[in-house]
Amino acid sequence: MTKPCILIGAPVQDGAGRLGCDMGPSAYRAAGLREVLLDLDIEVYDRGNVALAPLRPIVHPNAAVRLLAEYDAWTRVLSQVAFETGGEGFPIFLGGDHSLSAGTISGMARRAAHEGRPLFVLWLDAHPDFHTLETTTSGNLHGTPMAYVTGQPGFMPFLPALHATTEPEHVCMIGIRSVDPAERTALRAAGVTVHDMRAVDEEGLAPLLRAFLDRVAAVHGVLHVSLDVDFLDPGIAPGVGTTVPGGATFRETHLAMEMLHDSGLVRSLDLVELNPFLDERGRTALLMVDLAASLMGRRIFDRPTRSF
Ligand code: 4U7
Ligand code: MN
Ligand code: MN
Ligand code: MN
Repeated sequence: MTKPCILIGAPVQDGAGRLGCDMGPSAYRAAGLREVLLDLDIEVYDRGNVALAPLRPIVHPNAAVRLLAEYDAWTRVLSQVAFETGGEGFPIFLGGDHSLSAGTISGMARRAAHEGRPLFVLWLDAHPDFHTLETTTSGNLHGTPMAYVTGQPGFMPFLPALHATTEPEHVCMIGIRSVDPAERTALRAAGVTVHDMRAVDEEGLAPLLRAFLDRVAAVHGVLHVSLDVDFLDPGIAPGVGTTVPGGATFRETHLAMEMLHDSGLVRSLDLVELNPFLDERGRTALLMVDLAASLMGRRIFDRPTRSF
């Protein structure tokens, strides 16, 4: 029995450098996300869009930092929603820029801790989003959520205290091809697994992902997947503000989604950074919906249970 799927719109755009990600949840609905899941015989509940919590005034010494009060408020509300819906079914968070993952991952970490299981995160992105509030130079806070959820320094008292920290050793990043110097240093020190695009080219996405899934399964972990549109090559996914050439292909990404489904380990999903204002006739939204369907179990054809 598949768990019911819970769609949660997170119309967050304050973390990105340009406007438009707030239209993401509508675009996923228009692209038929609910319908493709129903076709898979999955029960679907659309909770509508989450509303921003009241802002508290926050000032940070790094003058580059933008819209920190909004980041704090989104993180508080989304963390609570993730904790709750993670106990009811399989939440899919419809972004919204990537700053929303500060909330969803911290909430899922709390949910996992509540169940006495370790949370793992698969981060599919061109960027590691591992800046702290001190190291960001763009000040765009969608570049910081992984640093926050893994407990990197300097987020307190500006963001909500973490109920549960995600172990950096439980994070696997794939597709990385734009890393700032401060992020590189911090990722190494923290012990995050980073498979950049060179690793994908040399070794192949499937073996890298399989090794990670084996690690999750070995300790009975639960897995959260965070899929940034810019993981994909801009040629197939133009609807995003931060395009980086040389991204993952249609085939690589579908295979990853199918492997994730077959693993039975995935518990929750972020679809982030879609900017419908930059899209071409909805093609990026449609592709993301298609990928979500593969992750949730859509099959081209039956597969033998034995693998070769
Ligand atoms: B995304 C960047 F400088 N590192 O900090 C920054 F390259 O959620 C990009 O992955 C952040 O799209 C990208 O602004 C955030 C930049
Ligand atoms: Mn990102
Ligand atoms: Mn990115
Ligand atoms: Mn982006």
